[in-house]
Amino acid sequence: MGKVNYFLTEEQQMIVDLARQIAEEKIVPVRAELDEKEEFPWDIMKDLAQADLFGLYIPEEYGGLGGGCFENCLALEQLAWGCIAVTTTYAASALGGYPILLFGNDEQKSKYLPDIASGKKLAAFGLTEANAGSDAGAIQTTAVEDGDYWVLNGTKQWITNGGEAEIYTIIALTDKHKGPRGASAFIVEKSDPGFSFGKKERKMGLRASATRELIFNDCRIPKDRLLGRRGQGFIIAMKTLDLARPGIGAIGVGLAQAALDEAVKYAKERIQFGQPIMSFQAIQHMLADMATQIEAARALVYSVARTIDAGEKDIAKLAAMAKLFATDMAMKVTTDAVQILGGYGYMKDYPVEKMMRDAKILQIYEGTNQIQRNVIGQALNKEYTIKKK
Ligand code: COS
Repeated sequence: MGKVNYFLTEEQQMIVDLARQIAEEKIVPVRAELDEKEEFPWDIMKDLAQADLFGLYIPEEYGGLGGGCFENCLALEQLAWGCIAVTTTYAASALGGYPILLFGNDEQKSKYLPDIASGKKLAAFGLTEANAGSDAGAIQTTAVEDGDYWVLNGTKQWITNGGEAEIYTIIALTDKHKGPRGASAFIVEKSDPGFSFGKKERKMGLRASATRELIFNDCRIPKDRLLGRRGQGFIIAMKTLDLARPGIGAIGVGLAQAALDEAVKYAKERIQFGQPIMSFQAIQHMLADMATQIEAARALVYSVARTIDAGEKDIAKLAAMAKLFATDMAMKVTTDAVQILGGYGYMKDYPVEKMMRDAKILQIYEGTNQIQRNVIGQALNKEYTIKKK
């Protein structure tokens, strides 16, 4: 059968095969149980660490494999084919690692990246607060200088890997009156005094991943935990999200591919009116749209990731497009898969029920898809203004 040739190198194909093998052998057999019990997937995290997958995007000098956004997307897609709750746990460690990779000094990189690359420690990223979701500039958590320390106060909400991770990159206000320009980024360790966690949240989907509040109550961290410059925190957060969003697109592609695979398999087996429902054009047209939309999303995500790796710096619009298109697609494709399986699709005996519940978060986290449209719209506004001049 004709397949789009994405011209993967031998190494990239190895990453795909390895991640797919882990998805098939380690993730698929346990995903329903992890979902049901809301159990954190520590065993699978250990498998991913053993396979060296945590360090894909980290330079070799810090213990990684020296790949880029594209290699990361390839792994995320295959793992997401297995389960996106497990994949989000893995992806959130990269989200917590990116600020250190992008803005850390040599000492910070040497101290933290090797443990993230080896999977010995999970990382997490803390930006969102109860009153600062889409409006990320409205955060209230503060960091005040006190001698050789920073003292953090405030609460971060809905933090993936909260309570499980050892390393946290946190955005807090160092100059309250300056708004987004008064934010700075910090590295906080799980054992730091004054740092604690809220209860584990109960969720519609993504139930194997851990989501908790991060509570800072006069949390004292050494001065050298500041990432980048004071006042650079909002930009660090935005650049981190720009780099991570194509990965969320890749998760959408992997999830949708899994839903399509289930839908085709079922359509070929399910007999109604004396024939497999696959023979009905109504079903074939739905499957045709699903397959076409998945391939279009994959092509966009791969192209954006490769553009980032080629050194393009102005990536906010492209990253938002990849996230937006692939995750709206994943919501539609998983919903259609449930429709094709009909009553069976709505039951927990088949995996598409979980896939549809899980898909919803992709349109919400790492910036809602409405925010992605804002980012794209603002970039268009800027581009066309420049052209007119
Ligand atoms: N890269 C670099 N700089 C950026 C940037 C980016 N992607 N996005 C914004 N900036 C800069 C702007 O240029 C501006 O700089 P100046 O103050 O020097 O002009 C500054 O940051 C503030 O930008 P802006 O005015 O656009 O900020 P807004 O408060 O309007 O917010 C959005 C911008 C809505 C895009 C931002 O708040 C956002 O991404 N929200 C969603 C947050 C999110 O994804 N949350 C998920 C939680 S993490 S899982």
